[in-house]
Amino acid sequence: MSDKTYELILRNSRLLQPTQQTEIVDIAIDDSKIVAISKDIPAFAYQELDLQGKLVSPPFVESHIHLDSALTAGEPRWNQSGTLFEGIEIWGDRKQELTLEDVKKRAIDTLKLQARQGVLFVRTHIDVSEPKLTALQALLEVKEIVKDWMALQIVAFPQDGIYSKDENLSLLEKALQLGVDGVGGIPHYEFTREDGVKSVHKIFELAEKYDCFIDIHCDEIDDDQSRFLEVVAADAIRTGLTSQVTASHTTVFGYYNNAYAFKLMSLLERSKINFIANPLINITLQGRTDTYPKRRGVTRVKELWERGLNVSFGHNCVQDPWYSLGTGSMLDVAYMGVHICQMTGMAEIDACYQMVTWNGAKTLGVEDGYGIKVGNPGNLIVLDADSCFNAVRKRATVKYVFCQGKLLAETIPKTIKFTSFT
Ligand code: 17E
Repeated sequence: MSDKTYELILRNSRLLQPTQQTEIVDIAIDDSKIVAISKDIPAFAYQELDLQGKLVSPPFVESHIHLDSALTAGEPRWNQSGTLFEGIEIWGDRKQELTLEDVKKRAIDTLKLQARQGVLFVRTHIDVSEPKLTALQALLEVKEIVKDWMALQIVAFPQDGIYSKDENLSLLEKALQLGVDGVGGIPHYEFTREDGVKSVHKIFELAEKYDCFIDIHCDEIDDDQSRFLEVVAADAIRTGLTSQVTASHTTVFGYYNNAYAFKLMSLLERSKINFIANPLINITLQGRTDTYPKRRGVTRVKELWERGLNVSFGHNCVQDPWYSLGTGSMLDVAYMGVHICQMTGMAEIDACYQMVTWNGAKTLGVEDGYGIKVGNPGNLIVLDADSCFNAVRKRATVKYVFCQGKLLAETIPKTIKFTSFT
């Protein structure tokens, strides 16, 4: 027995590897870092937990959410058509009423909801087509408030388009000067195809000027003439920004004819950009003008993954004008991804888990220090499951969330007792 006393040892941890294999080990944490991983660590700790073979995983990564609009569903009215466009209209009204306190409270409540379910990394899009930039100011404050327990990235997102109003471009640039992490856009919502293309070029120009990453809402529409992904990929190749670029949604890629999709796929492979699919929301937003057959509203996740491109899943919305549901659980997201993307093979279900963990970390550019390795920060979660397959299947309770080696949240899994007829 060593005479070293650690702060914390997690005994009998079923450690999930990036390969999705597991092994039973002890994990020691000291001074906020993982300091030892091995079978039967011969040392004491001030706190020891016997995890009895429960799954220990790196934290979940939420790669795409809108925290400024979270928890506003029904305000000032419900989305009756269920479309993206009605959602944008409703949000257009709601955002006239924003105050710093209103946005901060809803954002922090949502982040807490996520954190207690194991999310410790979040990328949020914040609408900057609002003249006072209230939401952005609020989120910059929130980022500082939560920094000890949540790594938050902010994308300046021109929800109404960059060229649809004279002031939108200068608002976007002002947001970048205030110190956001990334720049976004919405080319499919610009007035014309030409404006959409111009907006993509402008986003790349701004990213280079302000040295930030790019995450564009791209082709989130059912119109199969919407082809901005090729513009994003081409600009990523030409500028060399590659993995600093993310195309979010790209739902219409699921509907392109195969000849075009085949050509596009090679371009995407060269570009090395990241992809984010939001299965919970796009299964409900898309296909609203279809009769039958009704399209699925999701990009070619399986094919992108098979080609080795980085795909992650986002929750996108928690109770907002686009989606009145939402729990903040990334296991709900992975579960929906399995279904809509038809990724039901064992390796495919594992891949869907990967899309809310390691792949998300890659999208966010936080892979360094992510994962359960000696020397990394003590960020890990303990799930009431014995494999990531079972974590997804039963959307397992996240029993413990450790952040920087400290217990951030604990949830007691529910127990069910049958009383008769068993
Ligand atoms: N805004 C947008 O353009 N697309 C979305 N899916 C949401 C907001 C939630």
